[in-house]
Amino acid sequence: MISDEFNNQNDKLKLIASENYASLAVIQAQGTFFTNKYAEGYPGRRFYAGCEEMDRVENKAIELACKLFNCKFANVQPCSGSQANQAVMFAFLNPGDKFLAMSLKDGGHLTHGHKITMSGKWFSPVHYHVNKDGFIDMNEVRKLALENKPKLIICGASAYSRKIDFAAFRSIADEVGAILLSDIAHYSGLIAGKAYPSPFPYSHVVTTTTHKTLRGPRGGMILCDDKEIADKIDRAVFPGIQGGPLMHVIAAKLVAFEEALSLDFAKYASQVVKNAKVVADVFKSRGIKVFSGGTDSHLVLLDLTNAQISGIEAENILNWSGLVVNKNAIPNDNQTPFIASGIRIGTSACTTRGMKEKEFEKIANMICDKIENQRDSIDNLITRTKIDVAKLCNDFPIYYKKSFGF
Ligand code: DSN
Repeated sequence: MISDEFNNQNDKLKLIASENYASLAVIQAQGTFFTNKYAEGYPGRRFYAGCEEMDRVENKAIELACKLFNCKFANVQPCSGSQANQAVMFAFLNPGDKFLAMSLKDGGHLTHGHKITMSGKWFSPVHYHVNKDGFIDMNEVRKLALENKPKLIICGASAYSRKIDFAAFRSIADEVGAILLSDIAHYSGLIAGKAYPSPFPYSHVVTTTTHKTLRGPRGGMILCDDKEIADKIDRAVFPGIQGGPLMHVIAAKLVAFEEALSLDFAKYASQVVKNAKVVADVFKSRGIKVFSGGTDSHLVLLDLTNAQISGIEAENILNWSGLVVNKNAIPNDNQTPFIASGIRIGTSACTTRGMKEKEFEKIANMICDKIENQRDSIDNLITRTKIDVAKLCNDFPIYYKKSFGF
């Protein structure tokens, strides 16, 4: 199964915006003896004996995380972005409290108050949206904040390609006395590489995953600049919502942070954004609607309502040919999330393989061909694209040739 998965990742073009290829060093660090140890607590304050190396690893990971994001405090123990968000809610909200966040259909995340999650069931979320041009409607954010006086405001998204105005969010949070949480799960690698605006110094607290654009191991992290907030977060993560930290993953986070501090990583981050802009331009030139008319990040959201194909159909047709994308809801979507009217395309993983503008232009055109020719003989179309995909995969193999970070 391991080698089959390797082939699967090598032989297809991974265009899922939340995925990437971690370096071999990151992957190897996860497969170390750190997995054998319980280290509940924090460096210098553990509940088990024998944590000397655990302390060294966690302290170093914290130090590098703070350096990378230019902040004072980091909790590197959250096992995922969802748990990082859960910890922030546990730290600052009581059951029933109001918070304000972006709606899932407009690009937000499930843990930002969707009714099927703990965040939506135990608290009282109010949701803001994007305007008709596809940009976050800051007037609506302010209006809802003033009307509802939320204790917490969340900015950050999973399918929003534009810059987030962290300063404007902070000013609204200050106006109503709310804590501002910036969930930068999608953008953190771009922020580390200075290719996207930083949530600091505007945010009270910042959550992220470590495996998306940041290209680390699967996991989460919480950052802040204030000692009182940092103490609350530490208590919320452990013992609040988690037990023994995954020390092998924290070791791998350390490796990823060190990689992300390099000049190569800054080049990588800026290439990711350049590639996404090329993708958006190709789609626009071929008449496929790009939400918000472009991108400032690693992702492009396509609205397929005029292309006579649903998100799930597009996802399937593309996947059969080795172009792995995900269906995605779009604002005012009249389809269920299982069908969806859009697809989301991300450039971070294939940029890690070393692909640049030329290759992404080719990829975007392949996607357009398939969407346009969806009624063609499926066999013909799949075979044609598979040959093109195989050539690109062969020219840019994972974990072999020199590509960014490997
Ligand atoms: N599942 C991730 C994404 O695709 O954006 C977020 O958790």
